[in-house]
Amino acid sequence: MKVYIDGKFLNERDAKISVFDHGLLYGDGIFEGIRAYNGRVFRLKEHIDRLFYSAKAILLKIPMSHAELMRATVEACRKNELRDGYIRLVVTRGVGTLGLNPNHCKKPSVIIIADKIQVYPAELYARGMDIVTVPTVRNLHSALNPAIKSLNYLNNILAKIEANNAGVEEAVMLNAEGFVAECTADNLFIVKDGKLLTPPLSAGALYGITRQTVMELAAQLGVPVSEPNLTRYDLFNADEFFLTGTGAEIVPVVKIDGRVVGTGRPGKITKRLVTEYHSLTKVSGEPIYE
Ligand code: PXG
Repeated sequence: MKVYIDGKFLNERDAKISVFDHGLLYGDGIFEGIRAYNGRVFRLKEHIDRLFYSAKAILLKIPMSHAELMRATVEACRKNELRDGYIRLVVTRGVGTLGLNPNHCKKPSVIIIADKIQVYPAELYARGMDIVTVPTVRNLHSALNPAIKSLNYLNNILAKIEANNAGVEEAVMLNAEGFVAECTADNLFIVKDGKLLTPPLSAGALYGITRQTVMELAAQLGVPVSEPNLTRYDLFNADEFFLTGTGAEIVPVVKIDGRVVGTGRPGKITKRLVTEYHSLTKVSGEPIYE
């Protein structure tokens, strides 16, 4: 595998960064997780836009333009002959001193890894997922804004550990007010009385690109979408429930905190959205090979 670091493609074993990089020392940096389907990068512009949003939010100047970063991402796929896979884009604050002052970091580093993707087993999509709510609450906007996709993912990792300890793969995280925010690496939606509901970004949800895509698909299907604050009880009493994310795509949820959601099987609207999403991933995105 060839890994892009600061303008060069390096062999996997030579793809290394300094122990003085503040991305490592302090989680001072940002990232994106992107999919390639059938030789095309899905929603590339949206991912690069979100990366620049995260960068601006932490006063990190990415040493490349949007267009250059898009080209480098596509090039990383081409160099690795990756038609279907997962692309991790990382921008770190760069090499600094042991003190946390970012002003000592003169040059941010840009890393692009284009790799195979590990997806959930097909059976899980057919049957639906069992998840739990965890005690770790989502970061406050005033502490570390959840809209920033930063390298500091401990909030999510602690929640993920709690999910794993409970024997499940994903966890619903509440915000400090007790409203539903999102999962550790996925946004969430419920269906109630034919309408789609998802927590607002202000509740502590990431501006998910899959979330946005699902909202566009719902509009095309004539399914109304709104973004009210939701409680756990809205999830318990939902007709349908599903998660969205680049890696997971759309996963039905059939049980939360031991309670069966809806019929206990993936719902009709969820399945319709899955079908539409699949037709989108087959054709859309920036071409890589042609
Ligand atoms: N919320 C959080 C906290 C996330 O990290 C999403 C929602 C979904 O967003 P997208 O834009 O992907 O629809 C994410 C996704 C992985 C992985 O390996 C994915 C994410 C983070 C870490 C790992 O699948 N982000």
